[in-house]
Amino acid sequence: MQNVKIEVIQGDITKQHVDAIVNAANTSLLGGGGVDGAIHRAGGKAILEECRTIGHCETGEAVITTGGNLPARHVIHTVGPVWSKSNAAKAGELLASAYRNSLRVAVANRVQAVAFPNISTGAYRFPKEEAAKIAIREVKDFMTKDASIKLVIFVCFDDANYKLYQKTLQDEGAS
Ligand code: AR6
Repeated sequence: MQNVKIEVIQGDITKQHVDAIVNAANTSLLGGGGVDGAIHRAGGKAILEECRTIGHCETGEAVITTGGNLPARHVIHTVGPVWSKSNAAKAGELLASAYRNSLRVAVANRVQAVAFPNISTGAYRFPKEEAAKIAIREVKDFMTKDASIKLVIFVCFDDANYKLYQKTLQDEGAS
């Protein structure tokens, strides 16, 4: 991939100076725990007000709001699947859609640098290794086809995800 870059860091996504950060939201868009809670706390009420106006987001889809008080200009809210053994295949497809649709929304809003959390790997219990493979595959595919996104940062919060992303990207030859 030319002139595009994928990075992995360990840290807090609310601190990232990028055009847009992605939120692992729920369908109500009204906030919650985990990264969603952190983004609303740091970003302030302007984000929640816009979310209320939008009203809803389907699993696998994505919507965009202001970044409020965050260093990032926008927040792209996507909804990952709740994982369970009996719906693992469908959950994999929906997780891939969440990444793809977030990137589509980014492009439509002239976002060039975007940071992703590890969607669905917290409260929604998606197995981390499989989730990392899907995330990296979808981002690479997208960046190969559409070069308008110049930088994707995977912001890992926990050690397990950080190690997994480093390893998966190394094994595949990152960018
Ligand atoms: N920066 C980056 N990553 C974070 C941060 C942070 N500040 N805080 C947590 N994470 P989760 P989900 C990581 O549970 O599984 C919410 O209540 C965390 O370590 O936030 O998609 C929503 O409202 C994990 O790897 O999201 C939904 O109801 C990752 O973010 C539900 O949880 C995702 O964990 C969504 O569940």
